[in-house]
Amino acid sequence: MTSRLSNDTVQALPASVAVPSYDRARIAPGIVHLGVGAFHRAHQAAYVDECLAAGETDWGIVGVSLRSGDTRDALAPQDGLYTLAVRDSGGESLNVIGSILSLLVAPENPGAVLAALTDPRTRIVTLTITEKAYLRAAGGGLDAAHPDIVHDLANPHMPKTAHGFLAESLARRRATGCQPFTVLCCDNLPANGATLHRLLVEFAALRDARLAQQGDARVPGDARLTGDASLAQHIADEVAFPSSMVDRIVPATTDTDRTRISGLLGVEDAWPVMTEPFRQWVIEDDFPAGRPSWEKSGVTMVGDVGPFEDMKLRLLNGSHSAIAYLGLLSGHATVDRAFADPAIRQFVDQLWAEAIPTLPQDAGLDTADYIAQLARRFSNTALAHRTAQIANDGSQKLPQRIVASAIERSEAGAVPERLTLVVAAWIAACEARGRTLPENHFTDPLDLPLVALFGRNLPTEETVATVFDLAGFAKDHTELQTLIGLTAAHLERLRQGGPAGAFAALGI
Ligand code: CS2
Repeated sequence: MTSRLSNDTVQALPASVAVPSYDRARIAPGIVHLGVGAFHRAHQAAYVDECLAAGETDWGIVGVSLRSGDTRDALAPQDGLYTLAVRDSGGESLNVIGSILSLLVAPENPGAVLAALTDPRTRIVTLTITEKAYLRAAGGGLDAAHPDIVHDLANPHMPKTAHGFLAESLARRRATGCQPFTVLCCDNLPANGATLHRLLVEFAALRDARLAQQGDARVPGDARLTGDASLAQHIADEVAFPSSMVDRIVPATTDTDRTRISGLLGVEDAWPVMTEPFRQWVIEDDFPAGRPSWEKSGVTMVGDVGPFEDMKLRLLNGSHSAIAYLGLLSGHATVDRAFADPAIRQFVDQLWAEAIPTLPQDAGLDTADYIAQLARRFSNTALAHRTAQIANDGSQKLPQRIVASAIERSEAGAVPERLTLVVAAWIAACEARGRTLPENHFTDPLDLPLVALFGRNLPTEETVATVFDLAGFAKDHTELQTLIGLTAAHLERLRQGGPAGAFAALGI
């Protein structure tokens, strides 16, 4: 197969494939997206595609990769087009998405990314950069000692991090009198907009201090500012950071998917994206510079996303991590297989029951319906969502998925046995790499200190206490010791008897 999916070939695809119904040449960029991975392409880009089809032509997406050029290399020869394959046991539908107009690779050309961010047509910047890219220290504040932050403070015009790009472009927009864009965080962090806002103000304050030290309190290039409000103050007061809850399960694309989809299209698609039928996006409605009419495409616009976010992080993502680690320890490679294991299924039901009381009781959440739907989604055999994929970056994910609920249950006088078993399963799965699991089966930013720690063969409770300290779990919290004790008891049982041994202590 020689010919490639592109503007030229898209109209000749089989009639069963849905293609953009709008003239892509007439779409103007209005959104810059940082982190143009598979999740973005299955979620925000698909919603925006519908807005473009409905005639809102000002909201095309400029996709930015902050690290590698892989996505650009695959999609640029395809004019940014790719196939979204929506799959469940009932079948598959193929949709070519046209909302990504161009692709940039930040390390290759930071100037081009800054040009897109400062383009007055850019009114929204969305982000899916994964939890670890927010560069939070164990206590939750900005990790000011991180080498990339240090780099960006020293080289504000050539940034590497999302923080550096946002700060520099907001400074330049302010200097030219251009309204700030709205920053819409789409990562699985609690209060994600507010969290990014706080981190960016912290970053900008360090940047302001640095520039002041260099004898220039003004934003570089700004003729109109005379050291009045700092950039930090400007970001704190003038830039909107609505929070949002995003949801769609998106397994990593495999070579088999590539070959199969290209065969169905009759032209090569170098990077199609696989996903499930379900999708959800709940966004706080705070867009001073305007926004697409997302509500017409099924997005829920709200005043406070908190309750939706907590429900999603604690029930969906919490149980996803549980299924990943317990599944790996039980030899299950995919979520549907792990979830079909009766012991894991029973454990997940108990885990949900333990976490539900931490959710707001007065927000109208229908948790029974939500978990029934999760059970159906996790049983989707067509997705083959790998447990190892979800297992990545546990130290960054567990705080909001598991540890927060465990702290709250413990404070309320309950014993969070299931929640702490998930933390123990994470530690056990990390220890199992290079033994019963392949060496780099999944990775974590804390791998270096974790591997060193496991090599010391400390008593279990000491190991767990050190892991909590490294990851900042329940840092400085009154419940810390209780949670360490519970986790250590589970870890001991996991080491002795595997998941079955740990489940037995819970009557499973
Ligand atoms: C998963 C999420 O990989 C993971 O950690 O839990 O990516 C999950 O599939 C999405 O949040 C679903 O919306």
